[in-house]
Amino acid sequence: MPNPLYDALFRPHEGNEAVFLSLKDGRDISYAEFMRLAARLANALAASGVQPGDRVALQARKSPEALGVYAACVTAGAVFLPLNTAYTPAEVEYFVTDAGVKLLVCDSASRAALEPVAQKAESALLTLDADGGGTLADLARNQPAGFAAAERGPDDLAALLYTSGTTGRSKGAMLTQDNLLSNAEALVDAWRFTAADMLLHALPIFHTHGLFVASNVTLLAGGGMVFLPGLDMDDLAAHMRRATTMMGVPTFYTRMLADPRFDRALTGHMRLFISGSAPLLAETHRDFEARTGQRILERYGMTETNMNTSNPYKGERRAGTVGQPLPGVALRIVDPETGAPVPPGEVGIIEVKGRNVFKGYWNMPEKTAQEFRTDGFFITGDLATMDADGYVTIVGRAKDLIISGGYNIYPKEIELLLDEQPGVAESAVIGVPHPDMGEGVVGVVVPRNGADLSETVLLGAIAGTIARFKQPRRIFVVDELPRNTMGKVQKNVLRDRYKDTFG
Ligand code: MCA
Ligand code: AMP
Repeated sequence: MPNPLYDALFRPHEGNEAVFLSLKDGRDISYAEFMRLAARLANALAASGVQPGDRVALQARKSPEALGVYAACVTAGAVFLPLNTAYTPAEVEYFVTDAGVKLLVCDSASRAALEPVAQKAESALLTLDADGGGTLADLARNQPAGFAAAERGPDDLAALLYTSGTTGRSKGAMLTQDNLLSNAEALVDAWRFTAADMLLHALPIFHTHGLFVASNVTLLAGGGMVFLPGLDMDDLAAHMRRATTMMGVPTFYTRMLADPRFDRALTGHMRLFISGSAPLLAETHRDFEARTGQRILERYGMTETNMNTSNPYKGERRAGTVGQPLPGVALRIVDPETGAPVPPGEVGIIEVKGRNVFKGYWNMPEKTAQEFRTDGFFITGDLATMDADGYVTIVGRAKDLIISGGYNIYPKEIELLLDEQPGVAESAVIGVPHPDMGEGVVGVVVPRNGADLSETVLLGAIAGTIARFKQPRRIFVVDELPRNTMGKVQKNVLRDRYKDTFG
């Protein structure tokens, strides 16, 4: 039975004894072993009542088994819904309920906190630990190591990834088999991935970058991954020699630059360093080349669209640009108001169309319609210019979004929370330059009727309600927010006022 994603990424590896995952502790997992794990997990999902099209959510630490749940979902035809491990139970509840999840898989440590969530959402709950333990792992252990892949078509959903909305409400981006497969094919080709590659993988696997860009590209090319639990500079230095390529968010590169071990001797054998998810400063690009002799290849993507542009593998990798549209991606830069294309070199909003672009937001047909033009182009909300050679330079965002260490934070979500606190009349949340994370979150609040607001009390009040990475690192109390003549808060004025907060 056809299942295009399984047929391209997984089926060729049944019986493939080459190394797929090489772990920090020295253990190697072959493709064949990973395929048996995925089949056992697929049987365990089926035994838990998961049918093709059902959503399976995973909030678990990075491990071969966690990646195995993704593979199992593709195999069993389920829709994979990965969740940031930093999300609080309240945040998880929204995703699980909104998506109508059939099975929620979490670390044993969060089982007690998530049991009421699963109950409320009428979802089954199983556990999976980073050491391979847990109730899902136990169930899988006794299952057959083969599974006849469920029949799926190119337009069927493979994954549901939540991205926060400008209204503060998260939206589930529906990604089809073909969205994922077409992008993996384009990237393998563009970046020349082969079975000889070993990718240094220190990213989380709950976002497009570490999951689809890194893992799907590796699976399609048949190469391996040095699969590290997270970004630890000692691990990165220790395992660099075993790798040929690396993918990271800009923080990976600024941390490498801050560490003298990462020099030509350590990195000289590498074939390719790739950066994305957030702007890489041209300065970082140049400093990295000066230190290592390597020109980072920067690319640009989005959860809704997978990867859209890339600097060339051969040819000029221009610092400060995200390169040219990938083959198969139609990209135009338009006037945000009229939708008319702007002349080369002028700033407009990026719109894209292609097999890579998602099917829409889960259960939000109106929101989906608003974000597409009638001719099928998706409005990204990123502001950019394109030069005569087709190189795109991102200059800002029309959407109110902060990107901290590669994680997206929507100010509206934090503002709603601050506004609820006693004594707060109104608030504004902004991103300002941060030496490590690119942008850092700052809150600005106005007291109600002269209330005596304290930064510490406010920070304490929101701790625990939202993921730590979203919480402002500083909150300033002011008499009033700067507004334009239309009454709109001037966030640019605030960003300028607080630009030196993180030094
Ligand atoms: C961790 N912390 C953060 C972040 N990460 N704070 C703000 N922003 C962050 N990104 C906080 C923790 O809450 C904690 O706070 C403290 O930093 C240390 O936590 P730890 O986990 O040790 O941090 P770390 O290991 O140093 O993590 C930093 C990191 C990580 C390596 C940059 O955030 C990361 O791996 N980011 C990659 C995100 C990613 O994959 N994005 C791709 C999205 P405290 O100590 O105060 O409690 S996909 C995408 O964007 C599109 C499609 C694309 O184009 O790729
Ligand atoms: P996400 O919603 O997590 O998929 O984040 C997508 C957003 O990240 C894009 O809309 C851009 O604003 C930003 N982004 C991704 N890659 C880059 C890049 N190379 N340079 C600048 N911004 C980027």
